[in-house]
Amino acid sequence: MAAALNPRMKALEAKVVILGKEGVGKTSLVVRYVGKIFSKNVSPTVGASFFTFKMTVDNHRVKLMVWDTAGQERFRSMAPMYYRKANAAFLVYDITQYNTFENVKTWVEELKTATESPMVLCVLGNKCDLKDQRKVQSDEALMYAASIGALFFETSALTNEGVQEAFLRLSLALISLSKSAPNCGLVTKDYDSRRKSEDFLSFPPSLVLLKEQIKGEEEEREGEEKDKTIGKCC
Ligand SMILES: Nc1nc2c(ncn2[C@@H]2O[C@H](COP(=O)(O)OP(=O)(O)OP(=O)(O)O)[C@@H](O)[C@H]2O)c(=O)[nH]1
Ligand SMILES: [Mg+2]
Repeated sequence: MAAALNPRMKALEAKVVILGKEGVGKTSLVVRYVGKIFSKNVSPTVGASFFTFKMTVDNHRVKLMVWDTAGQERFRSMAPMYYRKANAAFLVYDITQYNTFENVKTWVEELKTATESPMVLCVLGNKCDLKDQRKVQSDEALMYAASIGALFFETSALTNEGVQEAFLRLSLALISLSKSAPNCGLVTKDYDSRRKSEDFLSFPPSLVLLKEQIKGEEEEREGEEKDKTIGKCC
């Protein structure tokens, strides 16, 4: 409706990659954000999973095409396929495992040397519900994120803390990047409100795959949203 009222609405498509060591909660964050659920029984990712998500923010219809990569070492060599031409990266560590924070720094170095266009970087300290087991102090991570010009949030896929905000702020940063660096590879077009009904068609196949991935009890469904697709790739 807002699009029909506002002819200047823009559409922005961006490729986003999620990187981080195995077990830090990359898939759980996606499952939390897309499916509104948490499961202790998420399977380790094989290769990568793909999902899209659309949201309206700051007069833009933003479509995020997200690659959730596998953190296991045996899949390490596949990573360039997923971060190639990415417009943004979530760099995830586990606040209870210091080595996973160190691993984020390695990813950032690799992105710096292997990618050419400017990217939005967002460092996520996940599992912030496990405060008693904290090994990475927020201040240290915040200072590091600032030093590389990245966004920073502490998140919990379990409690949902910080998750919505991270995706929202990433989208806003992508909009800013598309304006400040028009040649950065971000695709911005005038939004065609007539295509809106098409946009909303993409939910059902994804949910099947999401359920396969979760295999879980412990599910707290908080309601469903449309506008998302999920797939797997290996
Ligand atoms: N307490 C807590 N546990 C979490 C959180 N996020 C994920 N987990 C648990 O951590 C484990 C690993 O989560 P995954 O989402 O599979 O981690 P991943 O980063 O996708 O792992 P790979 O796919 O192997 O790279 C699972 O048992 C999750 O239930 C969180 O925010 N809090
Ligand atoms: Mg995973």
